[in-house]
Amino acid sequence: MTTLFDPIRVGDIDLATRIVMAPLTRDRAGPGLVPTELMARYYAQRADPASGAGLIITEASQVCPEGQGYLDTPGIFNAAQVAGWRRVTQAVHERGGRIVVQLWHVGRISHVSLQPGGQPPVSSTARVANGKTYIAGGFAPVSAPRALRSDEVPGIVAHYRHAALRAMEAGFDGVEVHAANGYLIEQFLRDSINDRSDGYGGSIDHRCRLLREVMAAVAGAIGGGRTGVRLSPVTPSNDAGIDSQPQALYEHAVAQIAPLKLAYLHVVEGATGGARDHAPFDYAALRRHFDGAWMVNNGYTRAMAMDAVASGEADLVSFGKPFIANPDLGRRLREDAPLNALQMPTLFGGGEAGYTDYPSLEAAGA
Ligand code: 8OZ
Repeated sequence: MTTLFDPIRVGDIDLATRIVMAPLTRDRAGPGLVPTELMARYYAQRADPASGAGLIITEASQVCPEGQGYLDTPGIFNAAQVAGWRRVTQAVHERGGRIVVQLWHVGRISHVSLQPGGQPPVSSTARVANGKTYIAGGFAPVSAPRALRSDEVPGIVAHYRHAALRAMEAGFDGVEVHAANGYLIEQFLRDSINDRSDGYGGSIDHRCRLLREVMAAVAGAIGGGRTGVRLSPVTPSNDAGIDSQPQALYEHAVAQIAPLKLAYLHVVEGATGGARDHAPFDYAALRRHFDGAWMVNNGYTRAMAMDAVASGEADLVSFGKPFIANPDLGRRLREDAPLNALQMPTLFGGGEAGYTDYPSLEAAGA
């Protein structure tokens, strides 16, 4: 019987365990949105597969300046950012870990103060989201977006491709395309948001086109075996209203990208960070369209994760909040040890407090 603690080959990447650190926004990048030495330490603390993760997925990182929606989130589009990320990948690899970077474009979940030239953020639509983002000075309502013209979409796809190549330069083992949680790609997927009448809107097939083009460009640039994707079929995050036909939409989306032979598909079950039964969805039916590794997420306890892997329901399980508070979550799961509690006030922004100072069992003298 397979366990959470057994190795697995995911595309071209060999992992020591099936325990994954989920992508987690922490808003601690340095000037120029460059990853810092402190970030390298944070990831390194979680990198040893004997005590930490079999695979780390970095915090979401914008593929271009327009892709930013929150203060101090790292970029993966220029040479200085690549140099910063190289410190992270080296520190993780020195501990025997594996790490992929999550490629992100927020679309309309942004604020003019974060956009080049103070321009409106871009999206599939010109309709503003009902939501807040985090900018200099605190939380603020997101800005009204501008709908991308059809002839601008290839430029967006090119940003993902360039960022994937930058990721290889930075020493990552691969990338995960963030197509979840109400950001740009999901703003194209769902008919609750996408109100276009061009080749990127209307039918399910047209709404899946941006995802398909991004995945083909990224996999074409670095190889499908180094490319994963994250989907959240029913999440309400960031004012993403549920699609009129979520099952048909997401099954089509997955069937369309399956020929790219992607390393893995990462699915957020239910409402991201919330109720797993937020809306009905048949995840097993979604999986039937995909033959790569299947990674599940959202509120998994130790028992749920062990069951999911033992039953074959999932190949990998990602943990978010538990990995923030427990650098040695892998060891704690293995030993069924108690977990540190998460401190909410230090989630976004700041320094070492609530970031690199959570104690491991070893540090606690256990
Ligand atoms: C929390 C705060 C800011 C961004 C996501 C990248 O939901 C995020 C995010 C989460 O995917």
